[in-house]
Amino acid sequence: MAEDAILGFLEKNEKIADSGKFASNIGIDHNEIVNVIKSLHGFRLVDAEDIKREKWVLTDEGKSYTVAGSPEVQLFLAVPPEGISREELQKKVDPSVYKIGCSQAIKNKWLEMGKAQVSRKVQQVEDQVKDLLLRIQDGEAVDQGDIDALKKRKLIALQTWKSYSLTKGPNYAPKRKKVATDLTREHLQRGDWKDLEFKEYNFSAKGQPAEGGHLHPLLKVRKQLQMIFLQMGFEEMPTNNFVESSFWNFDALFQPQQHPARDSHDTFFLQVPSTTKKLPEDYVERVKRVHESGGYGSRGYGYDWKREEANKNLLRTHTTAVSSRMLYLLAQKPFAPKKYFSIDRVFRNEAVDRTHLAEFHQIEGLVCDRGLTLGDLIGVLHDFFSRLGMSKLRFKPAYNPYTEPSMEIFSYHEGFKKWVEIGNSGMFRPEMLLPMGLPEDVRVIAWGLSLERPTMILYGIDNIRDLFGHKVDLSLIKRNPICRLGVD
Ligand code: FB9
Repeated sequence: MAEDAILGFLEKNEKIADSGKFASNIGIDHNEIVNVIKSLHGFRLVDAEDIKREKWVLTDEGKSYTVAGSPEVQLFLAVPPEGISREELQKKVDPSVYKIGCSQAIKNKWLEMGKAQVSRKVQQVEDQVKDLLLRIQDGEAVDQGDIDALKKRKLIALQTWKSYSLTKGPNYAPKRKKVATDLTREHLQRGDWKDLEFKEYNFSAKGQPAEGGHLHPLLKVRKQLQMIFLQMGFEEMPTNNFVESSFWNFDALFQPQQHPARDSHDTFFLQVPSTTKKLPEDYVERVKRVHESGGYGSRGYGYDWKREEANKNLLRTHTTAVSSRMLYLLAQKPFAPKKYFSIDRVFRNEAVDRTHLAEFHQIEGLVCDRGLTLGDLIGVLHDFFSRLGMSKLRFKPAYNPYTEPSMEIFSYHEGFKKWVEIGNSGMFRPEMLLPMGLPEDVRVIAWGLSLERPTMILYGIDNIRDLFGHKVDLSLIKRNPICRLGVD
């Protein structure tokens, strides 16, 4: 129907100047024509050019005035030549007519609005507004000044739509030949394949999107960080135990039992199982002594260390708890240098806000070898973070119960044009390492950061709840691209 109309018209005419007009001339809805145009254009039977069309149309208010007249004229006519009282007048016309009519009539200096009395200032008036609206309705052009005034009074609005001018395309034919998409048995049997036209293969057509699983952005960044550590010769530590004893999470790290982080305000303690079953007793004894009275050159904390406090089970607050286990195991064998890393969940009973949840993923790296220095720590931090695309680093002295010296790490972020805190680091204290049984001259340098922060920055996610948790919108998971760490 629409197709034959278009192809038929072009058989006798050079072009269809405006598909909009063409549609109304042949009484077919323009949208239907447009769909056909797109298909004919697709097969190059016609060449279609976009034409942006626009015209002024009347709003409902504007339409009402073409019938009843503009409110200012309605009001003027409601005022008898001898004048009328305001109340009277208000009874004669509709409140909106009165309100708009007053302001316009005054502006046009048609009426004198006394306190009580209303009187005419002119004998008669023209309803230019009504005339203008009618002319616009008939599609006549009117002055821009009038257009702006009527637009301001919301009596007219601009309607835009797209239209097309059509000419014959390279494959033009008065009637579109049925194109076959596949050669079928029937074609062969009927033998009509000889004069069939086969649709060209569209090799750039997008195939059916292959549905498959999608890695969460956090796990994509985790994978990249894992690769970086492995490329640097680090070995991943086993972090498959969210539940940990206070001993490995705190005491083994020489963190005193009355340290604020060890109370339920910061830490999730377990009710069941509330206490740990087994600890290496001889090592526990040495930890007790170093907390209470020091040794190894330290004077300790000088408080009564309680075994039951160390036995309390909790959700680990840092993966450094895994580092303490692995370093203790390392000390039980003839010493060999080690580079370890961990990337897994840690839990902190903290106030939840835009960048903090009660759990996050900690990334930790440590190097354990004889005679390591702070310089080695700074060196490995430069190596590690340069692989994350962060080469401009600054270090600020900091404090951790289990490292001395300690440093916060900052990197200059080109995008934010500011220094961003990207982690913390330090050298594990001898009060932590020597009770484990590590040789005197063995030093352990370590650092940590979160997985969420780099992932939020890389994926431009502002609120951590959009990244992690039940509120995450799955399409984000599905459609997020691979954001390469270190690639600007
Ligand atoms: O991740 C952090 N910041 C960060 C990291 C990378 C990054 O990359 C961008 C692509 C460019 C951007 C930002 N931080 C550590 C710094 C801050 O976000 C900080 O406010 C929050 N920290 C968490 C702890 O919050 C209580 C981040 C988390 C953190 C802090 C310290 C450690 C681990 C995680 C540690 C440690 C440590 C120290 C010494 C020895 C062993 C481990």
